[in-house]
Amino acid sequence: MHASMLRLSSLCSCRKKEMKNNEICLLLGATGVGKTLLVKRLQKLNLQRTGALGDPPSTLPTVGTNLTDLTLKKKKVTVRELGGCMGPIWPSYFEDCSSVIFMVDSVNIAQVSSSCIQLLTVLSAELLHPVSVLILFNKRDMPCTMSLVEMKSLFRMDEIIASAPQPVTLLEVSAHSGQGLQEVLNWLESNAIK
Ligand SMILES: Nc1nc2c(ncn2[C@@H]2O[C@H](COP(=O)(O)OP(=O)(O)OP(=O)(O)O)[C@@H](O)[C@H]2O)c(=O)[nH]1
Ligand SMILES: [Mg+2]
Repeated sequence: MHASMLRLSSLCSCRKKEMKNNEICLLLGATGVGKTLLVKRLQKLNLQRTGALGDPPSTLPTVGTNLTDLTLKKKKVTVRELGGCMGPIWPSYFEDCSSVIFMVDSVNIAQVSSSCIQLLTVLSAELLHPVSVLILFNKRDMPCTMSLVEMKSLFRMDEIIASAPQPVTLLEVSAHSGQGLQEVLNWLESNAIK
């Protein structure tokens, strides 16, 4: 009896250590911005490290949440994508995360104002004040994509960053071509710490 209690307590402490070492990065953004494709590409890039990513896989709209484990050089990060259609309940996932990636579609001008409101909601959430945020301007491969200067001015990004309580980083990426994805992995490696 005593031995089994000891085993149970050591199992619990191992699990606690495992949870501590396994950080959660919340991946947020409106419907269709490219979150699922991003995690699939990050997983592939992280496994193969070098070489071309090949053709992008197909994706389906995420209903609910989608978990992807990334074993980085020094730690494990679980990327938790929340489908764009889950916007109203995103805040119920804010508690357990150590970093946030917020994704924007650089082609979809009609989505800018709703994305901007979602971003402000994320940055002002008290639970996320100590958490680093990476904003990704995705779909840079498309010919009709807006420039970073245009996107920043549409979002009034300089003002948003100046008033954000947490560190905010901006990156231009393409989940399709792979542009900027190594930088996303580097950011996860260095920033996903509470
Ligand atoms: N050209 C191009 N297409 C992209 C890029 N990223 C995603 N897409 C396409 O955009 C569509 C939506 O991508 P998803 O990854 O499913 O979008 P999502 O953000 O996960 O959407 P929800 O799960 O509904 O919130 C798919 O057809 C992708 O192939 C990109 O960088 N470039
Ligand atoms: Mg998705």
